[in-house]
Amino acid sequence: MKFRVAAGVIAFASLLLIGRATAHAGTSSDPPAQPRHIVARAVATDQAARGVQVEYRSFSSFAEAISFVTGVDVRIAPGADIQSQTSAIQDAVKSRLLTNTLVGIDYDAASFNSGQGTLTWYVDDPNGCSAGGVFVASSMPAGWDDRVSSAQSFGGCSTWNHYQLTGMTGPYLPCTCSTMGVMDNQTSSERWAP
Ligand SMILES: [Ca+2]
Repeated sequence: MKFRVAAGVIAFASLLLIGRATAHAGTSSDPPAQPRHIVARAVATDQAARGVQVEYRSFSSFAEAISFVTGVDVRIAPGADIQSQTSAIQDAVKSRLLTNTLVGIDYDAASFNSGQGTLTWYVDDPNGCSAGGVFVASSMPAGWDDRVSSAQSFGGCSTWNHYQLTGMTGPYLPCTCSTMGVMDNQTSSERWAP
């Protein structure tokens, strides 16, 4: 299944965006939320200038999220280390021609631990950053503002900036990194570049 032809994705994403305003209404006495695994599409800088928004949807497991982006049934055990995750993803990407490119995974937990939730980013470009592409997410999907604690880039995007404020502004940390220091739980927008 290719993401681009999945019917209703845009409508679904719109519903999620509408729901965003209430996403932070919980209190500390609420039961812990189920870990959610989000797949989001970052946009090329020229698309962003035209007002194209990040689209996203959620999955119940990290493996399902990665399988959705790669179009291959990827097996990733819960708690798999970053080497296992990376090799599973690279094997999946090698096995077919992609119209999309996975460009990075944000983790709620430090040390690339998928157990608290993941945010997998892709772009609508077969080359990712490898042919000079630059991509942005001017805000985060619902539930992911001020949440990223580690990140691993893919797709030739050796520069992945995590910004404290929306619109790629404020202090930022270039991060493929297992911990984020003062930027822990601070990311509100992101930018990918070669
Ligand atoms: Ca976090």
